Amino acid sequence: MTRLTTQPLNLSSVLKELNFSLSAEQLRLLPTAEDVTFFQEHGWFITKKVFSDELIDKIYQVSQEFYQGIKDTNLPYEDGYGNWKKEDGGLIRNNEHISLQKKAFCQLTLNPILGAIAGRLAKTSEIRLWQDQIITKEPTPKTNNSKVGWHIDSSYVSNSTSKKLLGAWIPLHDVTEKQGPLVVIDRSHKWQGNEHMRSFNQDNHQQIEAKFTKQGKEVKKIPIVLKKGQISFHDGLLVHGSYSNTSDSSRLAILVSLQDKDNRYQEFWNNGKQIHHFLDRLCRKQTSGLPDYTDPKIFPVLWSSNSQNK
Ligand SMILES: O=C(O)CCC(=O)C(=O)O
Repeated sequence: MTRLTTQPLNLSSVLKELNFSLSAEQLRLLPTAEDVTFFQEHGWFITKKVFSDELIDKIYQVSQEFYQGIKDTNLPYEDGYGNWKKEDGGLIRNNEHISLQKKAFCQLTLNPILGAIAGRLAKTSEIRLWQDQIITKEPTPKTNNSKVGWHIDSSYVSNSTSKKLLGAWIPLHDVTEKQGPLVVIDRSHKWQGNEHMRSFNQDNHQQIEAKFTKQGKEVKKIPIVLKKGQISFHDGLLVHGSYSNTSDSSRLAILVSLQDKDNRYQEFWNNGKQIHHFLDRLCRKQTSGLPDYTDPKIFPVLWSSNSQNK
């Protein structure tokens, strides 16, 4: 496929084309009241099998095309976001904003079941896409490591007002503990003082765990082992990361980050420096000139309690 343009795809139009609706079978997979209580207390939740093998296998193929550079478009900027390229090498590949570049991902990433589950877990009446990304972790030689450092997702989204952001982690195959799955620290979304934990790329597990233990916190680590088609959701304030991939196969997962109805843009400064999110450059502006986090082209509504797909 040739490069058509350097503008992002219009996700509102893509969503219209896809014309999704939730099936009766999908509606039966929504979290129960006990599941919602579990999520609110623990900060994470694992679903039943939500996506078919056919869809996950298709998205796996799409990811391989993406890595070969077969996309519908390129973003207008090359930096300011995870944009792994072959020449970068390394054991972890992190590519953000994949749906804005390749329509075929949207069958998964804009799927209303993600919004319907997230809406219940976060107790909100609307879920919009925030952003999505694909993370591949190569088999890791014993002498090396491919951990993802302990971090919280909300620390990367300080321009958002919400405390209810969520991540949906969707592996593209069965994922075992040896393959370096997502690991969450149980109940840590309620811990104070982690709002600047922007350490996805740091080898910080020992150091952070020692700090928590010293503070008298119980560090209960839960490796998120899933079967193909299952999803795990985590609260934007939950401390998480992942271990090295000590298996002999690559580990691929898509992360879809979601925002609740009330999330809006806020100005944010850190150490006297104004912080801007990459998407602030792409989305439409409010009449005040500030970024609009409800722009349907970039942040489409995946699910709303007013829609037929309840
Ligand atoms: O896939 C991984 O190893 C880490 C994913 C992650 O940090 C996330 O889902 O927020």
